[in-house]
Amino acid sequence: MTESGEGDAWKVTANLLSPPEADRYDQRDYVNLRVKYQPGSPAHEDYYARRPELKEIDDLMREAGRKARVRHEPRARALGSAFFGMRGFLAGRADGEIAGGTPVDLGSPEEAAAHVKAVARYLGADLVGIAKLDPRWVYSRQGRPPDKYGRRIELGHRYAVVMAVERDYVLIRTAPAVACNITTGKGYAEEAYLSVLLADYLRRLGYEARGHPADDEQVIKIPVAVDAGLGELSRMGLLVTREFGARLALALATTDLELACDDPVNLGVDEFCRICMKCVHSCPGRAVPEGEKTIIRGIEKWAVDPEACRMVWQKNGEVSCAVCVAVCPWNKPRNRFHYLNAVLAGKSGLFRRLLLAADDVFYGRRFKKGRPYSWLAPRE
Ligand code: B12
Ligand code: SF4
Ligand code: SF4
Repeated sequence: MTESGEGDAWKVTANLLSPPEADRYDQRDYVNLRVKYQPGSPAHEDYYARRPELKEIDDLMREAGRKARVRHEPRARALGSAFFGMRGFLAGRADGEIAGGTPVDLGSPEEAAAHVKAVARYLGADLVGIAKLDPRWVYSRQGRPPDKYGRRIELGHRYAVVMAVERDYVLIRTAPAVACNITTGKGYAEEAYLSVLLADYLRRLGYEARGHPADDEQVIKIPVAVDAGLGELSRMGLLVTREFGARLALALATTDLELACDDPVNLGVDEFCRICMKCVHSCPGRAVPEGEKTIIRGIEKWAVDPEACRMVWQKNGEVSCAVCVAVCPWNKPRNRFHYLNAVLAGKSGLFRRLLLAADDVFYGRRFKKGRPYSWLAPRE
């Protein structure tokens, strides 16, 4: 353990409580890290000494994980785990040495931004945007990897390059089956690869840069993606894009290279969420709110219940869920027809209602689980 945090002025809390405005979020509060704090470990001792009010619910979640019946889906499980292994491996490459000497000239901020975006796309990003890094989205302290638990985050970079990688349409619709975890794991491996590679490239050109792979990240990614114009925050608490809804993984590199920034966009997601509610009615944990937005750390948004969501995963043998992503009408195969519909959804309330009615007819009012690829299904 590095620092205990005792006596600190920070008062960032989990969503259960009402945090003061504008405080930075402490990564040790991630619900998916909390369930991993094992009794007897330094993290467990430290965390519940500071946050005793969360121990009961976290114990319930750990207990649910222990009692869960693990489904025998060896192929899907092995492939998903292979991707998660790659994600862990890449976490060790978040940061590194900057090349000495004069930095390579990338031209004006506009030219530099165009170049960085071209490189990001070449590396495999499906969408890329650039924003000034708002310090409010930088965590106060790290919760992972274990050797950085409690470490204070000092990230002074001024710019953020946000990339999105599409996740698989067929596999996302198998949620919450183990098969869905393959595309989740792949998305995480790809986001780690994109972020560490882009940051490494910038450092080799002589600029300060850091990748933020999931297992060693220092920034809340969705608000940065909103700032960079990739999409909008939705009722289900995720970034929704015009291209593939929320069916994506977000990758992030931060840097001091001066870059021209993109503007936030209004796609009509907020208005759509007010009439839709499909994620509310299909979430197996009832974690997505039906009511109005609330203020969380100074931001007005719909508050997803993280414990209710994670409990679903725990009961499911620690396999993640993505039913909300799959059922969302913005989640469609990537083609011109659906893109045009998404553009029109941003323009007219009447069209939003028509699209929603059509979505109910063709895809059902509630989530219908899809089948995985035949190569994943056992023969016997
Ligand atoms: C912790 C975490 C979770 C936790 C807890 C989330 C929580 N709300 O507390 C749990 C286990 C519930 C979870 C579940 C899922 N997650 Co998650 N999660 C994260 C993680 C690692 C950290 C987010 C965080 O710090 N949350 C704690 C606080 C900040 O949460 P919060 O106050 O409720 O704020 C949320 C949003 O409102 C938004 N946000 C926060 N501040 C602000 C400010 C502004 C202005 C705006 C616009 C938004 C915004 O970001 C937060 C996202 O959880 C991020 C990666 C990252 N570094 O951002 C991925 C991430 C958000 N998860 C992701 C995904 C896809 C999922 C799942 C679908 C699981 C899966 N199979 O992949 C589900 C969906 C559940 C849902 N409907 O939200 C993606 C989102 C992609 C997208 N389209 O937006 C991310 C970005 C991972 C990635 N690299 O792609 N997740
Ligand atoms: S399912 Fe509907 S309410 Fe939920 S995020 Fe998508 S558009 Fe919004
Ligand atoms: S991931 Fe599953 S449990 Fe979590 S909010 Fe989405 S639908 Fe609900």
